[in-house]
Amino acid sequence: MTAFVDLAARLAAEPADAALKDVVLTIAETCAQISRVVASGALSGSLGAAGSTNVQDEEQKKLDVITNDMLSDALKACGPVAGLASEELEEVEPTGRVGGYLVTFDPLDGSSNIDVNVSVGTIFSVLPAPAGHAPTEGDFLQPGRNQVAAGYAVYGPQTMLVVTLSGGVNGFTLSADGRWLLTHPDLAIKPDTAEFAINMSNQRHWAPGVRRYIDGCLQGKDGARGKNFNMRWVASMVADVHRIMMRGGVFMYPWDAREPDKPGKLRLMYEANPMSLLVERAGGKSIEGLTEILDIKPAKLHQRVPVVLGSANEVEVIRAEMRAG
Ligand code: AHM
Ligand code: MG
Repeated sequence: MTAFVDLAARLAAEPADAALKDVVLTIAETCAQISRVVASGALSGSLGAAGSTNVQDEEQKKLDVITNDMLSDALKACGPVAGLASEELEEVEPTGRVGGYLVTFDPLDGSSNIDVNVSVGTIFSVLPAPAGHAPTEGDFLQPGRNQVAAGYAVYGPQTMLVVTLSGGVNGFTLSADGRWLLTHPDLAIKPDTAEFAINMSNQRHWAPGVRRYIDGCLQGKDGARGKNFNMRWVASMVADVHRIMMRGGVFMYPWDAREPDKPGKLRLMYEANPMSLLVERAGGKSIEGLTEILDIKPAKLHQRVPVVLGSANEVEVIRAEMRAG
């Protein structure tokens, strides 16, 4: 059998500092534990609604709360972490330490899929913490380009961790004995694709550029694009992005007119930014419309943002349509 390198050994080969590796290993270990809780489903009584809502007024599932607590506890116990922020927590939580790193996370992305046994995941982003004082919300509001590490775990047919620190993007598969083994080194997103992911039920609310782009895909060989397209929509960003990591494609959750004041559905700090870093490092592109998501200066912790990411050449086709208005 092939001998696979494990996550700790792979991280040892990275030039990043030891404290950062400690943070990533802590998150990875917690994701392995989350995978077991998610897999136990109804057996552990963890399916269904928690009976509460989060800061964004979304109904929380029991597993949103359980996994948020698991990650929060692990990060508070991890020496180099000065503060954390989560989709499920209204405010940032300083750990009482100064310096080191800040972590933002979506503990269980794809909540609508939990109870129906479709892939869900955990997304995380690591930023440098300020030296000299305990972090406040303002210290978290750094552009995505400042991220020193980012990744996601996807709890699917295989549990996988996809992570980037100082260089490329590597994919690890969770073994039966609970180890993250390097099965997908140096992931690269194909620049061209004929597969898109978007929630088509929002079509009537889209901006004209998005409509024109999707219309072009739907016309297939008979339209100006001259090729047939395929469509997928898992409704778990983690699963949709993972598919793009594996075989290319574009993922879109654009602005739409349902709630015109909200710039999109997905959150910048713990969904769009970490995914954008992974996608760019793997050779893809990630934009909010005309500009790169990683260049956005966040205005608030739970800020939403339109997202278009994936195969580089196809993202440019979409950017051109959006530019045309
Ligand atoms: P969540 O963090 O509450 O699970 O919401 C984010 C999810 C993404 O994973 C996914 O891409 C999107 O919401 C699906 O939205 P929709 O249900 O509108 O298709
Ligand atoms: Mg989410």
